[in-house]
Amino acid sequence: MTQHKTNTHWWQEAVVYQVYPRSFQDSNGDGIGDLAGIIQRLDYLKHLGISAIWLSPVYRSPNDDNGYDISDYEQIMSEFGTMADMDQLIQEAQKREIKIIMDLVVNHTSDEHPWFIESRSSKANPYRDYYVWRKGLNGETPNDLESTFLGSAWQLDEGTGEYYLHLFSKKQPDLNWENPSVRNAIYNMMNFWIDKGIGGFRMDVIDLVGKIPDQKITGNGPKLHDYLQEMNAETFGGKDLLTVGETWGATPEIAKLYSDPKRNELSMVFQFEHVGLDEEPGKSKWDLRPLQISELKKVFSKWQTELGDQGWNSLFWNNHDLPRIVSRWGNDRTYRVQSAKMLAILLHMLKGTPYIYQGEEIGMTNRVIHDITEIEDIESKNMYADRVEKGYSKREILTAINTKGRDNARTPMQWDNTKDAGFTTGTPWLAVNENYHEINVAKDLADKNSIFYTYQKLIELRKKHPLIVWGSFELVEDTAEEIFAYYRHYQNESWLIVCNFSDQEQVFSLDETPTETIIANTQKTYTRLSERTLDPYESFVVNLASSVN
Ligand code: TEU
Ligand code: CA
Repeated sequence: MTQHKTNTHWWQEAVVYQVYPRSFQDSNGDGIGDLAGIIQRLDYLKHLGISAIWLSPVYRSPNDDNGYDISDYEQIMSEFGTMADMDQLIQEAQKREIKIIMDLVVNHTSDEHPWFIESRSSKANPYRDYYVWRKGLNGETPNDLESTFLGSAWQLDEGTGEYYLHLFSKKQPDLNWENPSVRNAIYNMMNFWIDKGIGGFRMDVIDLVGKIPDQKITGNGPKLHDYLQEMNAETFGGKDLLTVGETWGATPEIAKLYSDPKRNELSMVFQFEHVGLDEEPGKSKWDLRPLQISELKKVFSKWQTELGDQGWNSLFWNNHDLPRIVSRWGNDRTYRVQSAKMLAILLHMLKGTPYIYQGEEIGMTNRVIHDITEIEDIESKNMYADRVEKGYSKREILTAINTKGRDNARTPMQWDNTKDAGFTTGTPWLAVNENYHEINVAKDLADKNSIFYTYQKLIELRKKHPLIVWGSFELVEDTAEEIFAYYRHYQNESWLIVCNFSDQEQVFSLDETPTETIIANTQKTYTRLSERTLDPYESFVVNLASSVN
């Protein structure tokens, strides 16, 4: 089935690059990345070929959760610069045909936001109902809801003797979306940013805003989609902005509710089904098990085929919360370059909008820590304290943090071989990965066979070939478990994508006669495909020209 190219949007043909501002480029030597630093690197991003930047939060914040705790939505965090810098970033990006996607964090604010300061000041304050307040039950918390960052989701406020809800840290009180004044204030703030000429919003944990805490419903509450339709109508509706919701609990059925064009909600969602495949089912992200490639194939195939015309996929391996993909599901030692390219080819040939997280395009890796004092991330710190108390060994906990901790993605961007990888002239807020002498942008730019140029080429191919954007997906069944192979079909053309997802040779055989190699991570020729031995992580894309479809 070939989807028809009607009613198309710029974001369906785009590749988005996520910038984590704190760690991208420091311009003034204070060890913290900033907006002026991002502006300095726009030409690099243009060279890579991306169409939009998703900017992790840059708003005023006490940084309990690195900017995901906002104390003023219409001011810039002072470490990052000023509103004038922000306006300049939007303009400089525009000149290079790059749009800025703002991170919209509206499930909660910081406890230092004026709304919360008012809200907690007295039960009669007009802002009281901006947040979720409940009486305790027999001197205990209202119920046993837990915070994602561990411990009770309820915090007693001594002043007024009631509890407020915080699904994340104590310094991130949840907004009360049932209050229309809250929703209106949020829509006004969104319009403030839309008027500045931004390209859209990434919506932090948006699936939580319809919560009913008293029934312990957090994700996918009953009013969630009413709120999103209202938001669409009051803000970005009709403006062709990119809107992507972070939705940990989405299934394809749920994703269609958000992204069916007829429903006027969002462009797409981030679904996380593949992200959980190396976790013990029913446990937490810290409880590890090996990835089964067959499961990954199943999950990706499902999402590629089930959305149909009622949704649009986002494609990602990485973000600021996840470990580095080359360390996680590739091989960051012997086959770092090969496996990083394989992972890139596999993802970027799928249907949907690809997202690249800073440093992914040069194969940046996880970093190894030896002591908890090296960690800045609140999630890892809280887990450490919790598990030490529960009797886990420190070694076990550090292994989990080295494998899954969020700081793996947050170490500074590795630009070159100079002190601290060219990120800062001062002391970086989080230590640079020691491997920056081998892994850095300058080195990749100087090597025609680098990971960078694979990403650059994948982006270029997407701009040239409607098949990549619009073609249908078909999994090749009957391959070795470790081989992930699929077709894309568009009009009378078919491409075949073959990826060896392992550090072993694998045999692949298919009775097809390619007419052209589109991209590969080898120098081999692919004119026949029967009985081929694939190298570890070998990956290629071939045109099969016309096909019966
Ligand atoms: O993440 C949502 C979220 O649930 C994360 O805490 C996630 O479970 C965890 O990081 C996985 O490792 C968003 C942001 O992306 C994250 O950075 C914030 O900490 C969180 O919301 C609160 O705003
Ligand atoms: Ca700085």
